[in-house]
Amino acid sequence: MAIHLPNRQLFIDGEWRETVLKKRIPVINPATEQIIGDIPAATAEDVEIAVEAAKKAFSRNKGKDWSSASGAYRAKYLRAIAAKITERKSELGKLEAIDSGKPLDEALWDMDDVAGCFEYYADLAEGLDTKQKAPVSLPMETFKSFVLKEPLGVVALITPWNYPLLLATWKVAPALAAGCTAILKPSELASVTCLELGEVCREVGLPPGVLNILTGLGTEAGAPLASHPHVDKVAFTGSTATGSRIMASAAQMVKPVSMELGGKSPIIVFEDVDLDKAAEWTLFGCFWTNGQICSATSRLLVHESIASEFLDRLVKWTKKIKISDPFEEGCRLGPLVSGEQYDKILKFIATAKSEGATILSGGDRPKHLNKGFFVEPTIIIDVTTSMQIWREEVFGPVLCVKTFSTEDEAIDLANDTHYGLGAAVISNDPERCDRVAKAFRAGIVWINCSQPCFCQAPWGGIKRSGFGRELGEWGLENYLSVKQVTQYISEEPW
Ligand code: TXE
Repeated sequence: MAIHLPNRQLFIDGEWRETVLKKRIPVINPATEQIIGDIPAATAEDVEIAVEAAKKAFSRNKGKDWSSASGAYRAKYLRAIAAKITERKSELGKLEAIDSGKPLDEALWDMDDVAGCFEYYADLAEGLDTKQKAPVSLPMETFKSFVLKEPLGVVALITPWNYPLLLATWKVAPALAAGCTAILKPSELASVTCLELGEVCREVGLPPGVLNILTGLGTEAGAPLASHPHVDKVAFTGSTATGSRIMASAAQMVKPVSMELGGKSPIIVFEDVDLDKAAEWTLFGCFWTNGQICSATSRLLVHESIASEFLDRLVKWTKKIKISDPFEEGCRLGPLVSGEQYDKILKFIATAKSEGATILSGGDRPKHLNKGFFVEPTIIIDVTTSMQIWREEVFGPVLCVKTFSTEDEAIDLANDTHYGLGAAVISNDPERCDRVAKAFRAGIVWINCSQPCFCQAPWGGIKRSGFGRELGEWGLENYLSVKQVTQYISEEPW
């Protein structure tokens, strides 16, 4: 399919602006391995200009700047952005699919979620106006005290490639709703739709500098942005290793950070389930977006009494998943995002084999596709808890399986990980579901499903999956600071 990639520059201070060093990064279609365009490669020089623009927009004209405007004023822009995204949904979905490799249908759903998220935070921005000056009850009548919620300042939003525009929106929408001004740094592997967000902002007349978009490499653009002394907060989604690096640099300036990092999430399937429904959620939970989801439930724990029948079903259905170019009708699995991710996933599978695991299904490049970064959906059994495939985040279409005999054993196996992002339990016994949900050491728990996500509900993990919550009211709080104002109100001298 011929898709024209817009030729964009950096989006700074409401304008398109060439990078200072005039560097660009090629854009590769992961389904064909062909270069289809390029994006700007920002460096520290561009970071300086963007941070200055965001700083100015935060407090440009006293009383008229983004930060002290009413929530209702900011909400108007968020709604206008949502409307434009909806208007351009088809084009944006195609750009997302060709850039990231996700099936077109999924990319189009993402665009609906993007628009929905901007709308949702428009509501919350309006709500902020009525929530100001919340009184604090004090033990002395000679004083009164209230709380102001204020935007944190200039924020750096560093995002990954698996849901390029959607995960950027999870940060941009609440940050702008709160009154922060922002610099978005999307992943160099999929930045095209994030640059289009710049065009959307320009079209709706978002005040200059409120949102700036810098594409570029993590080391060249992300690192100087995260460590910039005038960036007041860093919100990051990506690998645990990079998150830890950003935290180390933020620590130098005691800069707040929120971290949405990797995962190795379990799904427990008990013996009392409807096998068809359980199989459907298990496959969806691991192979959706090619397993390139931080919360993918990629460790299956299945009760030993149903394991054989359940695995038969998983294998049968896995073989029916259509793997193809994202634009083909009925595509369910596109290519992985890059050659590097492709090599990494195949290496994970090879290591699992060499450590003694058995590949029950998949495990290789699909035979009918000799170009593109495609990997078959893969099911691995005979896994031990010390194997790399059981312990490390794969971030690809790889499900590994263990059996259990008791509920306690299943919970112990589920929680035996450094990560703590998602966890799922499938059972027809509501009390058991409740018990297991409480026992999971994770920030997100699904009962009788895996992966559904709503912008109203909090999202984030514990342990090495990070901290801080995105989405819902928690997502807005990420970008607000709490100021106490206490007044002496007695006639008596103090
Ligand atoms: O991630 P990075 P990569 C995991 C997944 C994947 C692995 C590597 O396991 O295989 O990470 O992917 C920016 N200072 N996840 O290399 O490096 C980078 O430019 C500041 C899980 O793409 O974490 C990009 O914008 N920024 C994850 C963003 O960080 C830096 C989603 C994420 O890139 C930087 C993606 C630095 N020093 C990958 N280095 C999830 N939790 O959903 C890089 N970046």
